[in-house]
Amino acid sequence: MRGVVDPASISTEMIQMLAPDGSFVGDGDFEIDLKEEDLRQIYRHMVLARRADQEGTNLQRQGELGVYTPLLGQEAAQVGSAYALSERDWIFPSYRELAVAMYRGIDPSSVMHLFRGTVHGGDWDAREHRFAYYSVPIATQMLHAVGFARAAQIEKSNIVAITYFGDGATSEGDFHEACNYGGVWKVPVVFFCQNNQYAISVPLSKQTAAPTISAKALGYGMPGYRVDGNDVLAVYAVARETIRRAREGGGPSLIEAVTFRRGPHSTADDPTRYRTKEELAAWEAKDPIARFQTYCKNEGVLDDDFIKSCDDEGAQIATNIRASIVGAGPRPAIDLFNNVYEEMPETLRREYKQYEEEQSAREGDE
Ligand SMILES: Cc1ncc(C[n+]2csc(CCOP(=O)(O)OP(=O)(O)O)c2C)c(N)n1
Repeated sequence: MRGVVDPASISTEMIQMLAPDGSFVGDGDFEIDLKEEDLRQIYRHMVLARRADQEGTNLQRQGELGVYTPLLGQEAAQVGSAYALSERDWIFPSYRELAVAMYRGIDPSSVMHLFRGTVHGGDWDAREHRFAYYSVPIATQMLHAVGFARAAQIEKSNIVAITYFGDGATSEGDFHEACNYGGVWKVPVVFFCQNNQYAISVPLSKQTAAPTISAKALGYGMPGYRVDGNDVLAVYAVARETIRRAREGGGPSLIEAVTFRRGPHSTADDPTRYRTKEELAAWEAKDPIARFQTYCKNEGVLDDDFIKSCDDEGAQIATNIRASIVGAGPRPAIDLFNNVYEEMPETLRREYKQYEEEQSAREGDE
């Protein structure tokens, strides 16, 4: 009808390249420019992330981490999107992006220390890896990404920012503010939603009345893409397109990667209380790594030796994480003073001095 935007007319189809059985279905609107070595590296990164992630859960269950937020099932969404970035682009994650962190060369132990509480905020070098610190307050990182991208735009630096968030985050005011500002100013940012179907125990159907998350893009004057988030090739293709668009001055995009969080929300959560075995089994059958492995084997890109070398590398990473985490003590409290300001203000300097004096008096007493 004239003058009406009808939610019923919004497409709920997903962009897909690989069917769940690993056969190539392609999508005429998107091209894949990946060489065989790229395909192997994408496979490798997904396998390594899954193994490191498993170690996070194991360590929490053994009492070595306070809490952990597993990414099991979301490997394709994370690796496919990260692979499409240039090295100079910046990443603004939430608290589940271990695969993206590892892809950017961050030692997964650094992420685990955050969950052990040995370090506050994270101890990787955000500038070196162009990977900002984890954001636990939902959707706040979206604003950081938009602010950063606006600065990149003013400086004409040709840098794109991508920000990761969940389906629940799209109900936050910060989501609206970030998308609105991004759309108005056409900033070079990609809003990457991992729609993993639940915000802790809240299912998508209770989260939003929108026909899709991607449809929300319309309200901000940007394109919205709905992609099979367990299909690493489709995620890569869509991310590449939106990153290119942002870099060329075309403004932001919203990607909805449709996936499933197969583990608990965090290790403090019991998902059996709000979802069924059947639902989980249906998503296990759409496993992103198995699907891509089948495709790559059929293409003659992956052989058993390479698959084994990835598994061995994953096992070594898990051993290294364990060695770094088990029994690790707290970092010196003085770090709290050192890592806040580039130049310490006078008030803090006084507290620093006081802390040092009290500390040496305490040591004198012992
Ligand atoms: C501002 C804010 N409100 C509430 C919370 C508590 N909380 C932690 S995770 C979460 C659900 C987030 O779900 P979603 O955005 O879908 O991301 P997912 O965890 O599924 O990746 C909530 C409500 C929080 N961390 N921050």
